[in-house]
Amino acid sequence: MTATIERSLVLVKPDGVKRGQVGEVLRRIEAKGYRIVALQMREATEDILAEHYAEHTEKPFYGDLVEYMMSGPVVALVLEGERVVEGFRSLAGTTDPTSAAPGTIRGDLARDWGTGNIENVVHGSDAPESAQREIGIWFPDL
Ligand code: D4T
Repeated sequence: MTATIERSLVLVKPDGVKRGQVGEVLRRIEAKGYRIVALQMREATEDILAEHYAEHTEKPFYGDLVEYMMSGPVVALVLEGERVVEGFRSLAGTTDPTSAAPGTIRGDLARDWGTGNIENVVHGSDAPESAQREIGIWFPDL
């Protein structure tokens, strides 16, 4: 059997950057054994977010989501490894930080702050095809 090396696009979202959790997120990724092949701190723009969250632009929460994602810099990463898409989703935990399992990034590092937004510290691609699309948005030169 030949191993298929996958890539995933991860974002440390503005809440994670503001709360000084970049190092902890990177530590967990490296401790798990995935390779970080690109890393950049930057401000998201409305155009980038409209591409990144294309499936959500018509949703009622989209305006608040954009405001949250532009409330400070994000750290964008590309990870590499066998089944890394699934593996990072597992490290991240479920979307809602209140019910995310302890031991996961969202379970340990995120909570509901009553802002009405889901502030859950990280994003991870949900499929290899989405990863490829998202890497093209955040790292067009890669
Ligand atoms: P991301 O894409 O940020 O890793 O989150 P998930 O993959 O876990 O969740 P998602 O695509 O369903 O949602 C994207 C983003 O929108 C926010 N959101 C979502 C929100 O503010 N209100 C909502 O009702 C939902 C469903 C949270 C994450």
